[in-house]
Amino acid sequence: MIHGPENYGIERPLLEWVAAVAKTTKPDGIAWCDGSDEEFQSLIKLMTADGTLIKLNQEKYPNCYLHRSNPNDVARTEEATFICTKNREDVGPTNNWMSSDEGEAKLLKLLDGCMIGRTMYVIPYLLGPVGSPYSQVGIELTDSCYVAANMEIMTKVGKVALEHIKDGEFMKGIHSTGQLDPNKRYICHFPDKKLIMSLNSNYGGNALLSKKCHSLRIASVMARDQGWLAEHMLIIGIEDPDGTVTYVTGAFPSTSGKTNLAMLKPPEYMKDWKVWAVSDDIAWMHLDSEGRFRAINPESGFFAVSPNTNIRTNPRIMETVMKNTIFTNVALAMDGTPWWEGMGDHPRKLWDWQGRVWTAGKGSAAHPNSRFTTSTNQYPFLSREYTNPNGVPITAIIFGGRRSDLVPLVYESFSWEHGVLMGAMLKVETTAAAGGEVGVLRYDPMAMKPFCGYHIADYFRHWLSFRSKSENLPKIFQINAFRMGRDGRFLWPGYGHNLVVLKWIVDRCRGRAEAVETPIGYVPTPESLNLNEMNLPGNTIEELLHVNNAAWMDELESSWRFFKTLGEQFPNILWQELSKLTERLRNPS
Ligand code: OXD
Ligand code: MN
Repeated sequence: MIHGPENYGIERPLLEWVAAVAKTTKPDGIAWCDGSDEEFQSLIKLMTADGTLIKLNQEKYPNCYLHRSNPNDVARTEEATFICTKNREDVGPTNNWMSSDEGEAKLLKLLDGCMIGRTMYVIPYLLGPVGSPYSQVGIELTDSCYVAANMEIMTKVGKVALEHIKDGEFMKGIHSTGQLDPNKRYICHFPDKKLIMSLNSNYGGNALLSKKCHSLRIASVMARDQGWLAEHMLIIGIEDPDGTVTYVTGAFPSTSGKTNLAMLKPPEYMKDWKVWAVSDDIAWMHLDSEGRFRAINPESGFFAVSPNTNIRTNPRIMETVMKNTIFTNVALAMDGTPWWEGMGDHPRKLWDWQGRVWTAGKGSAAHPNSRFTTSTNQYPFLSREYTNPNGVPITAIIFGGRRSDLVPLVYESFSWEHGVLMGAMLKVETTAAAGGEVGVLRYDPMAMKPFCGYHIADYFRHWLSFRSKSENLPKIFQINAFRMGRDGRFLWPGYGHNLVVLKWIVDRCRGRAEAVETPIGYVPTPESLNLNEMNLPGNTIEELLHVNNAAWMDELESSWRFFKTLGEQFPNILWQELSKLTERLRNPS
C-alpha cells in the first residue's frame, strides 16, 4: 500500500535526501512504495483511469495491460546517456562524458519544479537474492506511475530493500518524465556519487534505473573497484540426463536472441535434457573462496522484446506473458489481445502501437522494440538456484551475436586471455533496442559497449586481471546461430536446436567432446555434435563450422583499427593475443 515513511523506521539520511529532492522537484505529494499486490493494483487503477494503460482481454490475459509510449520515446537513447565524472579520460571513447559538477548543475536546473502537479513515488528496491552478500539496494524517486509499476515487476520493492541497506549506502536514482522533450532528455550517471538522474524519457532502459543504469553502468564501476564483474549476460543451468546441472553465462548484444536462449525448450530428440533460467539479461559474478565465479541475477523480472517471440521461438515465455504482464508498444487486436510481428497470423483488424487502425502493407503494427514486463517468479522453468544467496557456479562463458558470415556455429578459446580477446572483438548488427540505424555492423565488446560505465580498455584490463586471481576460471566460447548460406538463408535452425551447441559446450567443459584445433580456437568435429535427428542438408554442418582464414585476416585488420581508437590504455596482453592469432592464421599448422 502506498503510504508515508513512518511505517519503515527509515534512516535519517534517506529521509533528508527524499526531502531535498522533493524541495527541488516540488511534487504535489510523496508516496512511499511497499511493493505489495494491493499497491500494484492501485497503480494500475490510476493508470487505466487516466489512459496510461489499456486493459487487455482479462479472460485471455488476466491482469495484463498495454501501454503506448510517446512515439519519440521507444528505445534507449545512447546519445543522451552520459557518464559524469571528474575527468573525461575516466569514461573513454565509447561513452559520452560530462563533468560531474556540470552534469549535476544542469540536471538540477531541469529538475526544478518538474514534478509540480504530480506524485513523487519513492521506490526502495533490492537487486539480487534476499540475504545475498552480493545484493544491492537502490532508491528510485520518480513521478511516473508507469515506471513505479514496472519497477515493482523488475525488482523487489519495499521493506525488504530497506532491510538490506548496509552502512547507510544505497544507489540514489531520480527520474522525471518531464515533458518527454527529446531535446532535454538526459540519462546521467555519477559513479562517484552513486547517483543516477534521468529526465524526459519513460522508456525502460532509460527510466527503470535499476536496470541498465544501476545494474550495469554504475555496477560495472563498482565491480572494477571491488574485484568482480557486472555483465550484460544471461545465466542458465543446463541439466544433462544424469541430473548434473552446468551453469553458464552468455553475453549477447540487445535483440540477439538472449532471452530465447535463456528460455530454451529442449527439442524432442533431447527431451531428457533440461534448461533452467537464472537470468535473461544481467549477471553479477564474484569469485568464491575456491576461485570459481558465482553468478546472481540482480533482477526479478523480464523486460524483453516482443516481435518474433512465438510458440516456436520461445514457447516458454509465450505461456508466461499470458498473465500479470505489462506490454508496451505492441499492437492490439479487436478482441483485446496483444499482437506483434512474428507472433503468428495477424488478426483481421488491429490497432497499431500508436493506436491507429492498421491494415496489411502499412508497415509494422507493433513497434520493433515493443516489450513486455513480467515477473521471473511466474516463469515455470526458473532455476531453483535463482534465490540462492551465493549464486550459481559458472563453468563456461559464452559470447554471441548476429553474424551472417565468418563466425562458426561454436568454438572454444585457447585460454582466458584469448577468450577476453574474443569478447573484445565482438561485433554485431545494430537493432531497434537503441535509437539509430538498424542492421549496421558495429563493435560491441562483451555486449557491454552501451553499458560499461568506464574506459572500455580498462574494462578489458579488469577482465584480464582475473587470470592471476584464480586457477578455476570458466572456459570461454563464442557461438553464432545466424550464419547464412550463399542463398541468404540461415544455415542453422536455431531456437531449441541451440541445445546441441550448449551440449557441446557442456561436454567440452567435462572433457568429453572432440574438437579440431584451428587458428581461431577449438572447433567441434561434426561427429561431436548431436546432429543425428536434425537432418541438416548436404554439407551444411561443414559450412557452419568452416574457418575462412582470409576472411578472418580481414576481421583482425578491422579489430586492430577498432582497438587503436581505444587509446594507450588498450592492454598489451590483448595486442599480443591479436598478434598470436594473426600468426596462426598466416601460418596454419
Ligand atoms: C535491453 C537491452 O533492454 O539490452 O535489455 O537493450
Ligand atoms: Mn539487455
